[in-house]
Amino acid sequence: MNSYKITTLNDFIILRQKDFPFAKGELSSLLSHIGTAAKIVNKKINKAGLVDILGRAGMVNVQGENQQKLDVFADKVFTDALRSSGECCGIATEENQNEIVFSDKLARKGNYVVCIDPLDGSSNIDYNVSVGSVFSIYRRITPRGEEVNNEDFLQDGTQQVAAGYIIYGSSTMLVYTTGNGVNGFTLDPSIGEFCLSHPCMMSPPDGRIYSINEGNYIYFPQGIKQYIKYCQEKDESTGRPYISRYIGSLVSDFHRNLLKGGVFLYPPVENMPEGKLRLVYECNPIAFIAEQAGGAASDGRRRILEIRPESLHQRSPLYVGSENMVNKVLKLLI
Ligand code: AHM
Ligand code: MG
Repeated sequence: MNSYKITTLNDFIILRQKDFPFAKGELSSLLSHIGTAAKIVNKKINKAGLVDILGRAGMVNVQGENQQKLDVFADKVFTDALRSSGECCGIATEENQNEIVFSDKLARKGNYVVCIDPLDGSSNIDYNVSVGSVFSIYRRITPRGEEVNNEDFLQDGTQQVAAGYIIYGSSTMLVYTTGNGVNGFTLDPSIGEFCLSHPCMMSPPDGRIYSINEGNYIYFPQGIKQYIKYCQEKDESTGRPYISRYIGSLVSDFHRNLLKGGVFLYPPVENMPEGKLRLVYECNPIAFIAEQAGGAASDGRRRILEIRPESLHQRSPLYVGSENMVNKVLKLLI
């Protein structure tokens, strides 16, 4: 009989607890609550075509975007899971103007805050296209026992203690880092567990995929227009012309490029001079994972992780992926 060795997400989190010599298992517990919330959201997404959860919820979020019903659902599931974890004292999410402070006694003693986009790329959901969730975890700055405030959430990306994403695609995966490499887990629906499927994920230093919304071409900075031209030129020594792939779901576009080698670009455009993506809960977690996998992430001038956020929903240009490809973009942007 074959033997099957399975490492579940929870097994792995416990195994890795020793990476943090002074840790008391709080971060592990938090990650495991995120894994559970992801399974609940996944279940709902799988049923999206069957029950009445597609389409707009009739509300507008803080970015002025129509909230999709699943956005609202995912936001609530992650919020409730983190609130009940006992380790998290507050969260910032794409769907809420201000941070949510968990003020009960248990939560106030929690050591961590979480910044999360509960359902990224949700405008794709009605069309059966992959969406994701993306999160960052920070150690609080304010003393334990007090209520958290804005400064706990506006930390540089370098201060992240963990970051990850869940991709709800043809299979569901959870990928995360605690600063010791990147590991990926695939949800096995038959046992309802995330199982280690992609240990020690590494970004190829070079790749052939570029991902950008070329519909915005006329608004792009000159350097980005030059980069697109470079990608489309013929040069056998570098494998050009490259391949253009753009789903319009950051998590999915980044995930594919991480596995295959590629670069994702969201530059400034006319009506969004800082680009579209949000620094605190989209760019930072993706940048942390990219760097941990040997890749790079920049806003064109600075390392994403070194930008000090000034507000929760601040936007930033994002160039992320294979290191040599990001460096080529940066050279043309100077
Ligand atoms: P959202 O958080 O409202 O879903 O928006 C973020 C998404 C990203 O997943 C994706 O990379 C980007 O928006 C796509 O934007 P565009 O449609 O302008 O190309
Ligand atoms: Mg988003």
